[in-house]
Amino acid sequence: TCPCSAQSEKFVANYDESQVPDYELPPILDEVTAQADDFPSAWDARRSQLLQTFTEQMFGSVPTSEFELLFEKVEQAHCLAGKGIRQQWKVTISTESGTLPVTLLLYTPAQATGPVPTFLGLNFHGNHTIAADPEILLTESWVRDSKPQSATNHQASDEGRGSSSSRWPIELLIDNGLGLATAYYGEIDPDTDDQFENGIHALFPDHRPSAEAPDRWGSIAAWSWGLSRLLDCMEQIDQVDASKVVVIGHSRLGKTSLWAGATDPRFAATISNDSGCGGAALSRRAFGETVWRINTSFPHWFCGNFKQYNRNEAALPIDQHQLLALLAPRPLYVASASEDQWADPRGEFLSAKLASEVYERFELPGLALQDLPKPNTASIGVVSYHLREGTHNIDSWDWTNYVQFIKQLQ
Ligand code: GTR
Repeated sequence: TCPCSAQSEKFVANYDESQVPDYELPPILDEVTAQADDFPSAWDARRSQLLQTFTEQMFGSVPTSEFELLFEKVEQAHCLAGKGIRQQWKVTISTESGTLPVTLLLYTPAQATGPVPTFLGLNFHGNHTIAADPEILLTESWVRDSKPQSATNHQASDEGRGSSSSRWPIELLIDNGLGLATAYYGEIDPDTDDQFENGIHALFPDHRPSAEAPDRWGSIAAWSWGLSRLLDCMEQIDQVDASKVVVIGHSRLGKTSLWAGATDPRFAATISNDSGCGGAALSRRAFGETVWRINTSFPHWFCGNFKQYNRNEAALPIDQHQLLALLAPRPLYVASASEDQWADPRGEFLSAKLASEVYERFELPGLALQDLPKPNTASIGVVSYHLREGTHNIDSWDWTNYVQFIKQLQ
């Protein structure tokens, strides 16, 4: 069922495989690239072309003007009965138009003898919701008033501490010698359709100043850009192996992790958990959430040009298998959930399978599966996929597989 009620009366999602329209996907490789003897350099050119089309037609362009970054460690302490080290860093982004502070929360294993591979993912409700730890700083940014996060008047409060902890198994990661870094996505850009007057957009008022600019950067591009700034900070932290940072996200933040991995090759690997429409799922299948539906419910996520494809997916110059291919040859994990039909598990699987073509041209193994697997089996490799039994969520079973996946970097 559709999780948002606003326009549901106007839209009936298709969940019937036999009603998926006939479609023809744009190829990942053009003829020149497909036939090239030197595949890696031919792919470089093709990749730039695809990246540009995704930027112009879907996510919007990010500013190229100057900005300054300041990294300040706000606190550090042992935690988890001495097993972990918690750090909080204030990352301040400044331009002539203002400053924006974003707080990075980081956990690393205390026992580590050197820098560790680390997951980086944004959170939905504030850093204080990822663990019931009174030392985690409360965000001062706008938060959604939603239970069980217990925000009132869009302000974070102590009651929300730990309310999302089932999504962030810090101890599992620490016990496996891994780090976890997170920040609240609303500190980068509040997730409301507010004409981009606040958050990071406000620091770059001259970049696509007109609200009508067709390639104005949407919120997903802004969150992804923010992930790159967090990585800039992590490069300065001794406990983190910045060459082994895996960008991860669930749902809208899974769409974000894919775009961050595509635009910033410093991310060593990418995980998209239940990212669905605008993420890993093929748009042309129009199964569950569609381009029209997402652009109507969340007009601020993508750029203006993307709205041209409302109820007109066949006209898209791109599709999401090409987005996944932009991550090659770096490891990629696409995950779905069996009851999350809104995100089209089959469309997510097909995308990963099709993107495997590029990995294979790099002489790496593509996705080992031939068809959508049974629930609760994971196929883990350079290109990985699983279908968890259950609903739209990220839980410890998902993470157990991500721990196995990250081991190929260790
Ligand atoms: C839904 C949206 C999805 C997904 C989800 C989420 O309302 O339709 O595309 O992003 O939100 O982020 O939880």
